[in-house]
Amino acid sequence: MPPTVLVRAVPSSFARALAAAPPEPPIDVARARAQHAGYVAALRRLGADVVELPADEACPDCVFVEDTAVIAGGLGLITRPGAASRQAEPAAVRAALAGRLPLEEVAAPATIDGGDCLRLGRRLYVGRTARTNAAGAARAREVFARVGVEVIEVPVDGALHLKSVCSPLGDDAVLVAEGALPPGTFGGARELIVPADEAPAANVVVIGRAALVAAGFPGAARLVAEAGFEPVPVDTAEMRKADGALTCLSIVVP
Ligand code: CIR
Repeated sequence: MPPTVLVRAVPSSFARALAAAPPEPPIDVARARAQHAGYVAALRRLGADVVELPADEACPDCVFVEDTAVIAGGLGLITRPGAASRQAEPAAVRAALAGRLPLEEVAAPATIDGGDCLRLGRRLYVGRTARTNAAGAARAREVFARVGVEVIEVPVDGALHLKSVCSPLGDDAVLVAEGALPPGTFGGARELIVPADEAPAANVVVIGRAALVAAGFPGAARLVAEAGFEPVPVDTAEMRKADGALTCLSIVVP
């Protein structure tokens, strides 16, 4: 069965998306839209059933739909994002996921972003960052324990999200940017180290035996190929200006 993949369109307000450093040159919304279209086209070519939600101009970061829901063990946790400006984003995603799988919620003061959640089989690694607090991680632990998924917290330093520096490649391997996390962070999983000069490409989206990889990072593409996945380069340079990687742009509904 092809996976359903939820994405969300780029609003004009994306020019004002959150960014750790003011992008220079500034975000080009037209280019971001073209890159987003390329990402969606690549997903469709790989057989995904893509559902595209309309943009919300009141939510400059809404294209980063990953942060609004976490799915594991057949259950969806609708998040409460750690950035106040993003807390209106999950409502549309909740509506889109309703009826597809059982959903749970996160209540204040807990915050958690999907970009901090990395699933490997029955384990969900939850990064503790400025966006995901102790109560958010505890809520994930409580909810996913009900479906036999164990939550393991990971302290994250110097990155926006856990998955800003790593991502799963199947159920037993992880791509990790060199020096970003202590070796062994993911238990017995194989850690494939992406050289520091290609760190942004440690974040890939796996669809079947293929993986979307940020264009322009040949070392990461090679690692993906050596691990038995077909690397599919996609250009998302405008998203990187707002600290977004590839997984940030979608929610894969198994
Ligand atoms: C933010 O700061 O929230 C957005 N500009 C970037 C979010 C990236 N999302 C992700 O890593 N999952």
